[in-house]
Amino acid sequence: LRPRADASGKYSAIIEASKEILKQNDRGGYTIPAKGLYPYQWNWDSALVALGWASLDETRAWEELEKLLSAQWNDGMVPHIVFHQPSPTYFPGPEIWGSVESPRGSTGITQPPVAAISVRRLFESAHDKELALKTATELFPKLLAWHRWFYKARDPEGTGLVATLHPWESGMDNSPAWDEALERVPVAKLPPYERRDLGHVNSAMRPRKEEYDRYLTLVYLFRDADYDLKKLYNLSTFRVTDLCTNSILHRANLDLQWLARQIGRDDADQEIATWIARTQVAFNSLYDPAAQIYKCRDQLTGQMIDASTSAGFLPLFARVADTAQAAALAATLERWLKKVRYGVPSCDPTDARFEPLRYWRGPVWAIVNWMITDGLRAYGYDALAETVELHTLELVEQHGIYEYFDPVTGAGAGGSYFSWTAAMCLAWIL
Ligand code: 9WN
Repeated sequence: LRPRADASGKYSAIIEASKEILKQNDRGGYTIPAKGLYPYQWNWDSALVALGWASLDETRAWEELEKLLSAQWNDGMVPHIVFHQPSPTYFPGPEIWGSVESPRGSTGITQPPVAAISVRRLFESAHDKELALKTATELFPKLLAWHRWFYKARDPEGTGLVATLHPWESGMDNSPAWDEALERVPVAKLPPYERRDLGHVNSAMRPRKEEYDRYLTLVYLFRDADYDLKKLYNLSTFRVTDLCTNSILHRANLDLQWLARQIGRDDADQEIATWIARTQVAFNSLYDPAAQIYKCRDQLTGQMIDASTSAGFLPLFARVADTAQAAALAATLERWLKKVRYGVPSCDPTDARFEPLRYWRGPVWAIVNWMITDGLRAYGYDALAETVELHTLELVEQHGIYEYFDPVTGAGAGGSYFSWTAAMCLAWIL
């Protein structure tokens, strides 16, 4: 990861605004993604936000990860949302994930495991080496247990690729990649519900009702099975191999192995090495040479999913692409960038399903750009990485620190004063 010093002062306004957003969204040891819209601690948001805190306050950065991992379940899972304090502004909250009688402190599903990647980065850049060693040593067993959970709960057949059982777990909720798999989920008779997201954001920028009905159907299905890891894999009517989760998990394993060696946990080396070796090979089954991009797979039909999304570039972040695959991905990305003003759109802009303002069906997301640029640089595509980075900073500079952006007009959309967008700016610039 390449630090970019802001010697010229060009980005000082973005830096100041980003720091302010993290402070405003700080709820004491954890950061909410955005006021009103997302009032709890989200898993991969927090791990990325820690990278922003690092430039402001190292102790606070470690705290963010400690708080997230303190919500780890006994079986090793780290939940996708932690409900530290009640809030009426988000649905579905603890009363839905648990039951009205006994609300749960978290959701019962997970999100892409960014945390180990952040721990390595904080450890490497730490000024306070003693604190870094102490905290990384404490967090290591939790990270290892979480990764173990992924293989046990989500890859019981040992294929090297883990399953995602809910679109919310992918972090790319309404990606066109999930359309067909989600359509096959039979909608249960749901208790009436009111979406709170539509009170904060225009409905044209959010998932549709058909999608929400299925998101909730899956939540109730999992809740009725008491989120039992042994049951969910076979029970879920939605089961996919997500590129985002698998790329991040693989990269997180590489970073966890690096950490094991730094903190004297060589005993864990072999186990992590086995995961790495298996996944490295398995990723080839997700590469589509005709489309020159990686694709997700529907595990219930066995079919490769016919959708090219920005997650298709994340194998670069994972370092699993070979030289020829990386060249093909760079060429695909260049083609996409010719079709829009700002990259990287979350869906192929020539695809009929591309919607420039609707959430994960077109908009540009700073966190995805950050991962893609990291991957491009690792494979020597520095100029292309620079283009994507500058597009993102330009979007933020001209339109504000939004949740996501229209790749055609640049307009900011979704939530405003958004934590992970701010954090990515700090991680890039400082
Ligand atoms: C559901 C918080 C989260 C992100 C996800 C993003 C969105 C939630 C929602 O917001 O999801 O988890 O209600 O829309 O899709 O990636 O973690 O920023």
